[in-house]
Amino acid sequence: MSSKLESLQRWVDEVAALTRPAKIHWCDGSDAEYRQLVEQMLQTGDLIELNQETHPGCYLHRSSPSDVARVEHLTFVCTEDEQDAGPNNHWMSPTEAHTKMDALFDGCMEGRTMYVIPYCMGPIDSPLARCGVEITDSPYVVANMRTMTRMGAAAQARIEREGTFVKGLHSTGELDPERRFIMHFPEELTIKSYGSGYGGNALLGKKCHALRIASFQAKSEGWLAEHMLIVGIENPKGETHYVAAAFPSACGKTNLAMLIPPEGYRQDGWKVWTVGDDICWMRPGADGRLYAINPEAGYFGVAPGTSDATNPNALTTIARDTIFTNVAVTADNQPWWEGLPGEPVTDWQGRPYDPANGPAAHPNSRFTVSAKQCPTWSPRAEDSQGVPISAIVFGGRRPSLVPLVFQARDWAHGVLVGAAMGSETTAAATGAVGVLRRDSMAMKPFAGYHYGDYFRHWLSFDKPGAKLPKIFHVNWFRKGEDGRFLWPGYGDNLRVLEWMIDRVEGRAKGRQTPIGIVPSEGELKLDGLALDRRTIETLLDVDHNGWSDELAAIGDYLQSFGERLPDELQAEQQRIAEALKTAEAA
Ligand code: SAT
Ligand code: MN
Repeated sequence: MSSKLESLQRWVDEVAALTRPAKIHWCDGSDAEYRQLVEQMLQTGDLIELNQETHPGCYLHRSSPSDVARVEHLTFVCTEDEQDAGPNNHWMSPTEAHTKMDALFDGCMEGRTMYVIPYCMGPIDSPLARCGVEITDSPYVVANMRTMTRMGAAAQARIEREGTFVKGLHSTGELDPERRFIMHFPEELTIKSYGSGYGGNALLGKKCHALRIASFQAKSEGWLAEHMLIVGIENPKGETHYVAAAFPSACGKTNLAMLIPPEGYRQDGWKVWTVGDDICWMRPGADGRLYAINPEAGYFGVAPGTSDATNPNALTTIARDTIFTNVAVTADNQPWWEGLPGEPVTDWQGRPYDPANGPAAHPNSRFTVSAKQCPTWSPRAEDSQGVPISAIVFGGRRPSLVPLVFQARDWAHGVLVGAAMGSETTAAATGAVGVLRRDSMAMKPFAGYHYGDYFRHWLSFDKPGAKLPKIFHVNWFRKGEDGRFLWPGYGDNLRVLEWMIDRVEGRAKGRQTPIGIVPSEGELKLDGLALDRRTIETLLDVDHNGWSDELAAIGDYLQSFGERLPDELQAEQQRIAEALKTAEAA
């Protein structure tokens, strides 16, 4: 095959001349093509068949043990002006980066097949959707991209109609961490990734395109590309509010997006609808509200911890037609990870399971599955205009200080709340786990430009006629003195979402505090929960002293963005710091 779009054909020819593959395959996205790829990977050992009776259409992929997560220190944003990448990104000059990458790509596909993957991020007919083409030498990447995006002939047709697309070039290379780079050229709508086959580094439609490149595009085009799940909450009257929520990787976005209401809520008729679990593109509609689409078509979810107790919807979703990466296997060849019943016999590296080697499944082991397989999948996920967002939620892992929920007073305060977000690090990226770091809007690894400009862009949505979502902050991860979580989380998080919707609808009054509005006594419905009074008080307490220190730390953090930090954000920080001082004195 080939393309009638000259710019696409020329780029494919150029890449082929550089990488010198034995064969070129243009992906059409058909079932036959997928089956053939799977056959081939079963033969090469890239995929291992799992128990087809319990898990029809499910396969296991074992990655190289040194290639199991995103590599933030090897991920670069290559803008002409270093300032534009900001202190939140690693930067390299475009000339240097291209030279470095093209040397790695030189001849790297010799003897192999080069796959050309046209894909669309978002419903294929949506004006909010954007297209790209990924060139890769990895059949595993092709199979995953088919699930995670609208991939194939329809996407190619849209690209040929529109004439523009994001160019992504990927090779697994030698999987040598010393020869691994993920480079973004936002000004050229180009991505070059070499030396890793792992999701976020290799499925270029996901973090590279839909967040880093898209956030850069969104800034000039007046929209937002965010690291957020999208969930619809339907009340017993049949009214649905859509909520977009930002949490860092591996902090429960998939679980919140697929939440199962607590027993009493279910009996009353509450329902939850999953629109997306990781990425959200939003833009103002004609009525002034923000409308959101999920640019993805599948879930690339964290396996460990996924169980009947935590996320039964996810378990149902992944019972068939799923690719598992780096999970363990049971004696009867079923996929296994920590949190599931049963026992592993083989660990994620294919060794006989030995607890002395650590967890059986890699902590960042993943499943790739079509979104439509989720029992709570929302048909509105295919709505080309997107869904209207009533509330935006920010949250992270904060073992102390930060209350279960609070609401920002207005949009500018909400932007500060998002900017000030902090969370303990997780296994989704290489490096230390459990260290508190600021992760503004959960976009620290993904904002494709200077955070100062990014905050300014967020603030710019507050203009006459705008009917913006209310902004909240949550913390499901508060711990008691004994180190145990104080809040049950999972399905019970609906109790907190209900309070938010009550705030949006003007039904809940809340209690004003210097840091924002918290539920007043009795507003959170806690019936059926075995929480004592002290725990509830701790969960909703605002410790003025502790928050004063936090505000000082936030102030220091904001200063790190220098001149590009919007004054308005600094003013918000000072306003709250002052209010805390006054409250402390009182
Ligand atoms: O590796 S991904 O970036 O795709 C998943 C994540 O870390 O959020
Ligand atoms: Mn993510």
